[in-house]
Formats: sequence, structure tokens, C-alpha cells
Amino acid sequence: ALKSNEQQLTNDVKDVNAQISRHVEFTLSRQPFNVDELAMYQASALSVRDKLVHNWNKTQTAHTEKKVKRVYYFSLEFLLGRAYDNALLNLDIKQSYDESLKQLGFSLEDVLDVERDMGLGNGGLGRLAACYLDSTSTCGIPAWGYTLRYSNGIFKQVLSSKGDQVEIPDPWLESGNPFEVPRLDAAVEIKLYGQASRGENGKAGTWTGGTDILAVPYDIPIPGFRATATNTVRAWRSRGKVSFDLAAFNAGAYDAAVREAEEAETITRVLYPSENHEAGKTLRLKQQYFWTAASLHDICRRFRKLREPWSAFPDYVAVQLNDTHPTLAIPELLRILVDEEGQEWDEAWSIVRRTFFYTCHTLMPEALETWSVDLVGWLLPRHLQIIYDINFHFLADVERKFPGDRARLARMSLIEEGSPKRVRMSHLAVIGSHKVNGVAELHSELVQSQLFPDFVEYLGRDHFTNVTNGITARRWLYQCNPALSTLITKALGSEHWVTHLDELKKLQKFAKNEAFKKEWAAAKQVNRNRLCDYIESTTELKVNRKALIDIQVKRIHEYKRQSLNILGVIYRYLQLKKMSPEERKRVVPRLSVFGGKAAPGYYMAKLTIRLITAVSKVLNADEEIREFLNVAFLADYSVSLAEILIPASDISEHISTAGTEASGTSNMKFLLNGGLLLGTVDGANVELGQAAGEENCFFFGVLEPDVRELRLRHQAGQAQYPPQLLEVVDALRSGQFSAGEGDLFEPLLSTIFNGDFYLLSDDFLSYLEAQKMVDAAFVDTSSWVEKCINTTACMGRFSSDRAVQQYAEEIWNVEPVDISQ
Ligand code: DL6
Repeated sequence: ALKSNEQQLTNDVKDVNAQISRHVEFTLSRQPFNVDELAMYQASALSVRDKLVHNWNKTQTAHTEKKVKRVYYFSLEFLLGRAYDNALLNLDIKQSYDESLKQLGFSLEDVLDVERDMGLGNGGLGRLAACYLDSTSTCGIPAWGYTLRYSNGIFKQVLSSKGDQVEIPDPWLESGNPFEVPRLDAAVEIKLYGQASRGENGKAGTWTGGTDILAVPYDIPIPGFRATATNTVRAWRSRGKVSFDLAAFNAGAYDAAVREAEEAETITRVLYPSENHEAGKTLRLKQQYFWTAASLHDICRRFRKLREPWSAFPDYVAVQLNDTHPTLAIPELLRILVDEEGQEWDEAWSIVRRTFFYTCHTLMPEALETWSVDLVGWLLPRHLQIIYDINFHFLADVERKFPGDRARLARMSLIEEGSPKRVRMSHLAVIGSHKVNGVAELHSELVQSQLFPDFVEYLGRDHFTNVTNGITARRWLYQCNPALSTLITKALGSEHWVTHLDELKKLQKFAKNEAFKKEWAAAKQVNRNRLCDYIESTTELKVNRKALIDIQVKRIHEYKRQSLNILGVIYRYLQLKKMSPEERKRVVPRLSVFGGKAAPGYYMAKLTIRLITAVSKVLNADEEIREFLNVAFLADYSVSLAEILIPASDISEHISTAGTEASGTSNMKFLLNGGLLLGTVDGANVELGQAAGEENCFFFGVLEPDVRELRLRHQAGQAQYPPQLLEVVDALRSGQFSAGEGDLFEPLLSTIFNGDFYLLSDDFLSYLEAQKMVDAAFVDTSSWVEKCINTTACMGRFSSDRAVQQYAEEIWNVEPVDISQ
């Protein structure tokens, strides 16, 4: 009989050596003298995976035996970053591995560095999904993440010699991924195209013909911190059902023989680089259906084993829709229930509405997905019928509640009239879900008042709620900032804070303790040095290690206003140029660091990168200025690079136009690591300011309620442009930052002078004022450090543990499970 191999998993260094050697010899099939760093990474990571698998099996067995309700987190993006170090820390075996690798002739640090990021996401939304899965495991909440296994994740960003972004593919799986387990036996067939027919009176319809594609699951274990509970991210890979057409090959048509398989494989070949603007690409729709259908197939299979009636489905299953991308799951579950399981329409719709929950992550109307009716009907003919049927019942009900209000019907319909007609996915997500939530208090208010006011009237306020985003302190303090973590643990007496982040509050009593402050500042300097080393080894810059480090890292987007930051830098430069050497010595030196990718088709974002790199070149070449002011644009911002940047900031900038950033999560990470916030009154900044105390933050800029009026003023040509901004614009137009090419940045400048939608001119002066206050505060080191300690101390609320517990209690109705029992 097969037995557990638990006894082979001990963490004694001698045993770890043996476990690694076994993988070198038998899994990699290598001779001991032929092991390079990559092979050592693979063998040692596989030995760690063995330990994860052990916990993973225990977790799944416990969930199945206890027949628990699970949450399924549907997210088209999971920006997991690296898994190895995280697993070592969560399993508490880092020391053993450090020692073992030393004995085997390697350095753990170098081996960890071999791992490539799992870059299966664009930014905040995908990283949030990764933090949430980490927290479900740590908090014992039974959860599965469902996503796609893109063979090319988010592109790699390099800079051309001129300083422009160049994108290159990221085939991250080239050397394999030791942290995934293929489940070839659990593959499912997914249909596309074909013909559909409706059933009579809401009875079963049919969907026949078309093409079948194989969805193959690859599972990634997500370990809890010092916990047995290990949840799963299941990532689907597309394969051709008949991978090789032998008849075509025999007939000499090699191309035709492989074409169908190739086409199927294309579905999961690449992650779309989002630009908060939906382009309506066919492949994207295919991805969304392929993924949601495969995931629901899995969930229904698991449910059938329980032998419960379908009416009990929502008692076992909660599906969280991460934005509108997985909304096709709503008609797909209806199709399964009505067409395959013989449920009546009304009962099926009620099951659907008790199963799904929808998180909205945006405020920009152009980011809300719509799909052309023709495209949906061609690819998914039965689903289009179902969507029309949902709409028929829904609009009839709206008409009953608001008789004769045709304009309201047109606004709320699932179908946007026009040429072509389009399906509004957000409307479908709102009415097909039990609850809709925004991701910060301000955002959730605006979701109700700006995006879905008709639906609030129709469904009631209770249908809408808020869950402010959160971050995992495991990765975003414990792992990325050992210097500060060690100090915190020493001060608080244990590592309990890592899973109970509210305990950081106790740091407040050290905020005036001079010895502690010194240690705090020393930890910051360790992180500042690590970043400066990174900058000097990856760019041509020489940096002043005493300078105030000011960081803005996030996707490059007009609403995030990297342009406001860089125009502010130019202003600072122009003032420094006017000063005498004596005056300059009294200035706080500043290192401005930028990072972030621009969507490949987003011209204005790419021009912003060019502007930042151009300013960086001018400053770095200016010998009299560069020690007082320098700019670094760090290419290829990623989770791993964030782990170096975030602990190092003195100030980080979160400066979106009020009412445009849903939440932001890097703001939370920077503050948790003892950096201060320079921000607008937007997204989660508002709650961060309330928690940390406004005296510890630097806020500026117009408030959301005033934005509309200011935009109208710009449209009417009544806006005022401050002279400080005009001075910067003149410098740019003179070609000072573009080797004489005065009109290089004109497209960027002209957005400011034509409508200024993001209100740069309105916020420029208050931004400069806020920066002045930063400088003034930084000079007083003792009170600055006090602010930093008090800020970190107040970050407990922004833990993703709090967020997932709130979802579990208030939205999913899912209970934590103790796996050790
Ligand atoms: O909720 C996670 C993250 C927020 O922190 C950001 O503020 C928000 O911009 C981002 N939203 C998206 C929207 N994508 N789509 N669709 O990425 O979500």
C-alpha cells in the first residue's frame, strides 16, 4: 500500500542536503559535479515543493472531508512574483536551506536570484489577487485562485539608447517552473463557436458543433505563514484537442496538421498588457471564456461529488469576480444549470445570484468592458441567447419598478444600442452578483454615485459595499525588509505581528525613544544602500547616498500623473541652477526614482518615460547639480524590483487626480516600510491619512467634488496657468531636455493646455508647496523618524488578512478551517 513519505521531509541540514541531492540525481538526472546555479535552484526548489505538497494534500483532504464552503477567486491576473524565498520563510526553513546550500558549495542568495518572477499580471489588480491568496492560506480560509497560465507574462521593459521603452517578450517558463504541478488528468474540454438553440419556456437549450479545446490545469501551492493550510492557484493552459492531424500529415500537409493545435495554444500564449482601456480583441474574449468555463467545470465537478441538490450550490461555492473580466461565468453557470442540469430558469438565476460577487477596480468609464454583440454571438452563440434572456427578464422588472422610464431602461440595459451593439459586462456583473464592492471607501462611494447610480436605486444600497484593499505583511515587510522586521520583532518581543498586524500599534511607545530611533534610521539606511547599489549597478548614475529618496513606481498612466512629478523635478532643477554654490549647500539633496511600464500602445505614457529618462540624462551630466538632484528611471519594474524599492523610500508619491485611482496598494506597502506619503486626497490615500495622522503625511491637490467644475473651466478656456509651470514649459520648449529638439514633448504639454483633463495645472502649485514641506520636515531627522515609526505603527488595518476576513464574513459567508485538527 502507498504510504506518506512525511519522515523524509525533516528540516535538519543533513536531511535537506540529502533531499536536494536526490532531486539532483533522480529528478534532474544530473551528475553531482555537473550542477550550476540553475540546477541547484531547481533541485532545492523541488525539495521545498515536496514540503509544500505534503501540507497541500493535508489541506485538500481536510476541506473535502469536512465538506467546507470554498471561495473561488477568479482573476485573469495573479502577479505572484517569486515563490522560493516566500516558501522558505512561511515554512520557517530558511536557515536550514542557507546552511545546506553553503555545505553544498552555493550561496542561498545567489540561488534565490535565479528564480524568474511569475509575472502573470499587469499591476495592482493582479498583485492584490496574489496578496489575497496568501492571506486566505494564512487565515485558514478555504480558497482557490483561478487564472490562466500565460506562457509569456507581462513583457520585459528595456530602455533604448534614447531612453524610450522597448518591450521584449518574457518567456518565463523557458527553464521550467518547479513550483507548479501539472494535472494532466484533470484536463477539460471547452467549446467555442458552433450553433445554439433556445429551449421552450426557459427549458434546456442546446449548443452543438464548434471547436473543442483542451484546458489543462497547472497548480501552484500557496503556503500560509507557519501554517499547514496551503491553498491553490489553478492556472489553465490551452492545448489542441487533437494535437496532430495524422491524415493531413500523411497527405503531405504539415502546416495543416499542426495548425489547429497551434491556434488552440495561442489562447494562453500571452497576457494582455492592460491600459485601462478595453480594445475588444477577439483573443481576449476567448481567454475570458476559456478560463471561466474551465474553472466552473472544475467547481461543478467538485460539487457533484457532494450529491447535494443544485439549490445548495451557493452553500458550498462563493465565486469572487475580480473586475468584469470573468463576467462570462454568469451566463456559463446559467447554461450549465439550465441546459445540462435541467434546472428551471428562475431557480437557476437565483442560484447564480447567490453564487457570484463582483469587485469593481476602476472609476474610468473607458475601462469598463463591453463586447460587440456580433463577436459574442459568433464565439459563444448560446451565451448570447442567455444574455438576451437575462436582459429580457431584468428590463421587465425595471419597467415594473419604474414604469414608463424609457431613458432609464436604455441606460441600464445589458445591451448598449449603437453600431455595433455591445454587451455591457459591468451591468451583467452587477445584476448577476449578490454583492458589489469597491476597493477603498472613497472609491466605493463613487462606484455608487458615478458608475452605477441607477442600479443603486433598483437593487438598493445594501447590494453595494466597500472592502478596502490590503497587502500581505509577509512579502511586503517580513520578506522584503529583514532589517526593519528584525528590529520590530526585537521591540515587540515576538513575530506575532506578522500574522496580527494591528500589533504594530505597540511601536508607538518607541517613537520618542532615541536609541530605537537610531536603530530605525540604521535599518532604513541599509535599505537605502541596497537600492543605491542596485541603481549604480544597473544604470550609469552615481548617486548621493545621503539624498532624500523620493519614489514613484506604478504603471505609467496620465491619471497617475508621473508627469506632475517630473515637471516638479524640472522646476527644482531650474531653481538649483539659479542658486549660488553656498545656497545649494543648504538644500536637501534629492534622488527621484521612477519605475513602471507603459502599455505598448499608449503613446502618451511612453512619451512620459522618454521625458523622465531625458531629464535623468541632463541632471546626471550636470556636475554642479547632480549631487543635489538626480533622477533614476529603473527599467522593468516588477514584484522583485518592488521588494528592493519599497523598503528604501523616504517619500513615495501617490498623486493621481482626485477621483481617478480606485485604491492603490503600493501606497500601503511604502507606509508599512516606514516611508512617508506624498499624495492627493484619492483612493486609499484618504484612509491611510486617517490612520497615520495627517501630521505624518503630505497631502495636496484639489478635492474630488471640485474636479468637475475645474474641468468645465478648462473647457471654457478660463483656466489659470501658474508662472512656475510656465517656466518649466518654456525650458522644455527650448529643447534644454531634448538636445535642442524643442517640440519633442509638445504632445504632452499640449494636453495641459487643451482641457487639462488630469488637472496638472490646477495642482502644480500645491504640489510644489507639499514638496517644500517635505524638505523642511526631512531636515529635522529626529522628528522625521518619529513620523515614520508612527506611520508604520498604524498600518495594521491595511493587512490583506483583515481584507479577506472581511470578505469571508460579510460577503462570502465562508468559515476558516483548522487543518491541524
Ligand atoms: O484594486 C486593486 C487595484 C487598485 O489598487 C488600483 O487603484 C486600480 O487602478 C486597479 N485597477 C485596475 C483596473 N483594471 N481593470 N480593469 O487594474 O486595481
